[in-house]
Amino acid sequence: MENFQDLLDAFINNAGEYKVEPFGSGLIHKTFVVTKDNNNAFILQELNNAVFKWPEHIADNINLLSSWLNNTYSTTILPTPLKTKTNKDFHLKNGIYYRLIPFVEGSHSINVCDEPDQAYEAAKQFGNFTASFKDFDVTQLKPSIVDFHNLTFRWKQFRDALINGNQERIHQTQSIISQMENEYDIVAFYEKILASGSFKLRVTHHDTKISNVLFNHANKGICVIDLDTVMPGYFISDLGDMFRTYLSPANEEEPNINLVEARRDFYLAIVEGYKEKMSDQMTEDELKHIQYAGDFMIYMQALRFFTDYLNDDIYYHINNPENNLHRTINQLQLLKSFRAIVS
Ligand code: GN1
Ligand code: MG
Repeated sequence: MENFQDLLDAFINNAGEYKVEPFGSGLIHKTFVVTKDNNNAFILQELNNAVFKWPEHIADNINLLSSWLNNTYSTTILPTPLKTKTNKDFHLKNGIYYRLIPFVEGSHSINVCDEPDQAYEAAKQFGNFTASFKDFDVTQLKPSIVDFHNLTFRWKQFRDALINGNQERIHQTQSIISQMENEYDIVAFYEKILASGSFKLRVTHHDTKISNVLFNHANKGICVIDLDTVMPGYFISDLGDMFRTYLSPANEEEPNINLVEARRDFYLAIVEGYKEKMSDQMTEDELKHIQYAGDFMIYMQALRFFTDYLNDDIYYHINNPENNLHRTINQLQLLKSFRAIVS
C-alpha cells in the first residue's frame, strides 16, 4: 500500500487530516477518493504508465484546453488536476506518476445509466465539451495513446494475436473468431470514411462512460471528467461509446448475455442530447452515420477484449481467467441488439 500522506503532502498542506479510500471501477488507473470530515475533497490517481507512456502529454493537453476555455470566456467547466507544491503537473514517486484532482462542489457521479434523461444529459455534456473547442486547432493536442481508436490498428492487433497468441485459446474460440471476421465491413467502412475526408477531426474525449459525467443535485449535467484520452478524434468515438455503455441495463461485465440488450429510448435520448450541441458543426456525412458510431465502438471494444484474451490478458484488469472472453461475448451480443433497435 502506498504511503498516502506522503503523496498528499506533495500537493496540499495538512495532508494528515484526510482519509483515502479506493474509488470507482476503472480498468486502467488506480483511483482513490480523498475525504475530509466525511466530505469528498479530492480524487487521487496513480497513473497506469504502461498504458499512458507519456503522462506529460496528458498534462500538456489539459493545460492547453484549459487556457483555451479561459481565453474564450467559455462557461464550460474543465476539472483540472492540482499542480504540486513545486508547480509540477504530477508528483513522481519511485517512477510512478500521481495526481490530485479537486472534487467539483455539489456534484455527484453515477455508475449506471438507468434513465433516458441521464443519457440525454450526459450526451449533451460530451457534445458541449467537443463543441466548446470548435475553433481550437486540434492538431496542437498530442495523442496520449497512439492509435487508440484506430480501428485498422485494432484489427491488425487482432490478426497478430491469431498468429502469436495463446494457441489453446485460439483453438477453443473458433466461432468467436469467425464472428469477428464476419464483421470486417465495419473496418472497411472506417477506412473508406477516413479516406474520403468527410469526417472532421475534433477535440474528442474517447471515454464517454456515464461515470465520466458530473451531475448536480437536480440531476442536470455539470461537466465531463477524466481527460486522459482527450485527443484529436472523430465523433463516432464519443457518440459510439455512449451507445456502447448506456444502452444496455447490464454492463460489459455481465456474463449472462440474456441480460444484455439495447434500449431504443436511451438511444434516442443520446442522439438528441449530442445533436443539441453538435448538429450545427457536423458535416452532412457525419449526420448520416450516427448509427455507424455504435457499430464502430461496440465492435472495436469486442475486438480489444478478445485480442487481450488471446494474448493472455496483458492489458485489461481481469477478475477471473475467462473475464475477457465473457466481455467479448457480451459486446457481440450488444452489437446484435444495437442493430435490432436502430434498423
Ligand atoms: C478502459 O479504465 P476505463 O474504464 O476508463 C479503456 C477504454 C475501454 C474501457 C472498457 C485507456 O477504460 O478504452 O473502453 O476500459 N481505456 C483505455 O471498460 O484503454
Ligand atoms: Mg478512463
